[in-house]
This record gives sequence, C-alpha cells and structure tokens, in this order.
Amino acid sequence: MAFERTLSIIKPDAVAKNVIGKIYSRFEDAGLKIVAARMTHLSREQAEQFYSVHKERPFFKALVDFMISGPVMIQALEGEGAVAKNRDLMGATDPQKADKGTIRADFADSIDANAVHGSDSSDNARIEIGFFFPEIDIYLR
Ligand code: RTP
Ligand code: MG
Repeated sequence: MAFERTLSIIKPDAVAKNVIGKIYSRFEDAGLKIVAARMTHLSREQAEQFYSVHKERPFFKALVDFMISGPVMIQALEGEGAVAKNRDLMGATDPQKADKGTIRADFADSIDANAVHGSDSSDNARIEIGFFFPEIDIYLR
C-alpha cells in the first residue's frame, strides 16, 4: 500500500446535520490524518468545474445544484492507502446499497444527498487537492 493523500468533501446534507465531527472521527480512527481543511460554500462555476468529468451525465445538474445548496467541509486526508481507505469508509454511492457502518449508510439520505465525496484514484486525488488547496496550506511532516 502506498502512502498517499486523498480529497474528501463533507457535502451540504452532512454539514447541515452537524456530523462533521463524527465523520472526522471515522477518518482518525482509520488512521487517516487530516492535513488540510476548509469550510466553504461552492459557487456554481466551482462545482461545475470540480465535477466536469460528469458533465454529460443525466445527473450533472442535480449534482451541481445539490453541491451548492449549502456549505461544504473540504479536507485532504493522508495515510497508507488513503484513497481506498476513504472509499471503504464512505460506502457505496447509493446509501441504500452501502454496507452497514459506513458513512453513507449511517448519515446519507439518497444518491444525491450522500454525505461525502472521496477521490477515486491517486491521480485524481492530486488534481482535486490542487483544485482546493495551495501547497502552503497542507500540513508538512
Ligand atoms: P463522489 O464522486 O461524490 O465521491 O461519489 P462516487 O464516486 O461514489 O460517485 P460518482 O459516480 O463519482 O458520482 C458523483 C456523484 O453524483 C451523484 N450521482 N447521482 N442519480 C444518479 O444516478 C447519480 N449517480 C451519481 C452522487 O451524489 C455521486 O456521489
Ligand atoms: Mg466520484
């Protein structure tokens, strides 16, 4: 397993439910270190750019509308196998299909309001972390 970073976003539904701390505990308990963090309210342009790989998909507008519906908490996580570890903690995209004990099973309501985003590869993680955090804002070992 590689020592790597991944980008995580706590989406507007989970921020509104006041479960940022509970989700952070799951990262920490799994050995993932929070190495950068920022709360923000995304503009439509930022959300469209961030999710541009999905721009031809039928759910694109709903996804962007949802991601700008309230503040989000954005963090970079670091650790052994961070990308896969975070995806395991998150559970399946559709919370109905997510394994018991995952973040989406416990905190998400629907495939749109599904509590968290996590990078799906190390290469995408680099791009996504660069999208939100300048290098100077990332914890240095
Ligand atoms: P994410 O990117 O947010 O971490 O989620 P993911 O990898 O599990 O899912 P992805 O396929 O990348 O889709 C991005 C987000 O779009 C919404 N979605 N809706 N209605 C639908 O069929 C549908 N499919 C995807 C979800 O909110 C998903 O997290
Ligand atoms: Mg994805």
